Amino acid sequence: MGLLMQLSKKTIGSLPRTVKRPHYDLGTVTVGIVHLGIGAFHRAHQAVYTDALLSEDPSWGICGVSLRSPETRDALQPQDGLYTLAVQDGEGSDLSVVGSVVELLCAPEDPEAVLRRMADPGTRIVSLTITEKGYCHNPATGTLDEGHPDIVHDLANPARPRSAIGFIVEAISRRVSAGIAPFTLLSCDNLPGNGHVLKRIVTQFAEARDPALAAVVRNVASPSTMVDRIVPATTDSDRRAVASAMGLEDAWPIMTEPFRQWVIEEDFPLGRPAWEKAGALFVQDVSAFEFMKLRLLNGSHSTLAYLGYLAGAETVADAMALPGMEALVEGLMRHEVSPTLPQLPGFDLPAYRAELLQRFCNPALRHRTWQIAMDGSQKLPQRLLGSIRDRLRAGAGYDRLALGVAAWMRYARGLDEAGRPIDVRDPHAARIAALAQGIDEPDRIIDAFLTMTDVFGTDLPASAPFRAALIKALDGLLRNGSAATLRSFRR
Ligand code: CS2
Repeated sequence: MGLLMQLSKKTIGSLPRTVKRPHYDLGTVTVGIVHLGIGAFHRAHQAVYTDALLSEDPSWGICGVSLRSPETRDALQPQDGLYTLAVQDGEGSDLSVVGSVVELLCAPEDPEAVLRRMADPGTRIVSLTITEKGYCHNPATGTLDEGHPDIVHDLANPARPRSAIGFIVEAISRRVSAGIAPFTLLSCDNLPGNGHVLKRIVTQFAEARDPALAAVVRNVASPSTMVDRIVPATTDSDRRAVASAMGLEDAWPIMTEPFRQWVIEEDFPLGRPAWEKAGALFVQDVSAFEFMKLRLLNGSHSTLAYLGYLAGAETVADAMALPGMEALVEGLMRHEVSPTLPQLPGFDLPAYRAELLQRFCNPALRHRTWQIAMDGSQKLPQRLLGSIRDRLRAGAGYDRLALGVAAWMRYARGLDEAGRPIDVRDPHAARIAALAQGIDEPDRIIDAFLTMTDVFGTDLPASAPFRAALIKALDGLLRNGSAATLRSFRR
């Protein structure tokens, strides 16, 4: 380390022949997409689909915006936006350099530059991966949280926003004043009906600013999408491995799996890249795909992250190797979640589930259970609670789903099974820690958590069977611990 040159337009020619690289002229790419939340996921997913199409139409380059920290900009700007994608399948690593991110901005440092770029006529799509909490909404109802500090700030200072919502509405307002049609909004976050949720939230925000603006925002195109690729956070050891394979330093390579999927609703009034040529699927209604992915993949992920972390498993693959875990996850998907899913004609659901189990077991991905455990209050509603509601309505069982929810509570209380503190990351971490402080009885802990109507709604806390199922699951976890609880699922 330190002796190698850094990846950039100047040095890209020196890469070994085995490393794939852009086939288009990097100098000709211009910005057509502003992406809010330029994290690892975007760079392993939408940026890769877009990269494949730039030789056909170089007007769809990406301006990547960080809404919080300058880290990504600082890492990628000296590299002319170039970065390495390392696809890992257990056999080895397939390396390619991605060139679609052509501009990097850090919003808190220069919100005006972000607004200028969003208001530019060349920008035709504003896409987002801002994570669940970035929507500043009530996860149980999908409506804007008008008391959220960033929203309060952005309503008071519309020209210097902090939240994605504030940026979007201000940029649309500037476009309208300049006679430029609004861009298409493209939410790529793991929320059901992500396009509808985003539209509802920005409309609510615009209403609080100005009814005439709200009338425009209400009509902005905001197709929903289902996105899927497992992308663990990059570690220093990943950086070292990539540098030694490339013969060049890359400040922020992205590690991912071979699998990728993108299903998008067709609604792009100002045009779009031909993403279907890179494997995306365009449909009229994405909801069946979304339910399937959020409830099977993400629901399993959260369940195994909490139980796995509590049982001492550092990564998803380690968690899957715990006796009983695979049987639990398989049973959760097959018996409890699959019956709740809308039909997708011609779709092989058993094969999809089997592939998920395989993906979770990918030993080459060091996907930390702690990473997935983050932001549970924002994730549980769409990952586990929706399935539970459907099972309750059908009068059917949901013990495994209830165990996932109880494991979140056990985890979010902030002490592991050896009594050591857990670094719980959640926008409501402090509130959760205070909820059941000093309480040990499972029923009282459950009752304390069920006061979180922004997570559970008002229906679930009122359901006696749901409460009883949670108490039973939490009682078992507290008495026996996670590893022994899991062992009881062993086939
Ligand atoms: C994970 C997701 O961190 C998490 O909560 O469940 O990021 C998951 O890896 C992706 O949705 C896979 O597409």
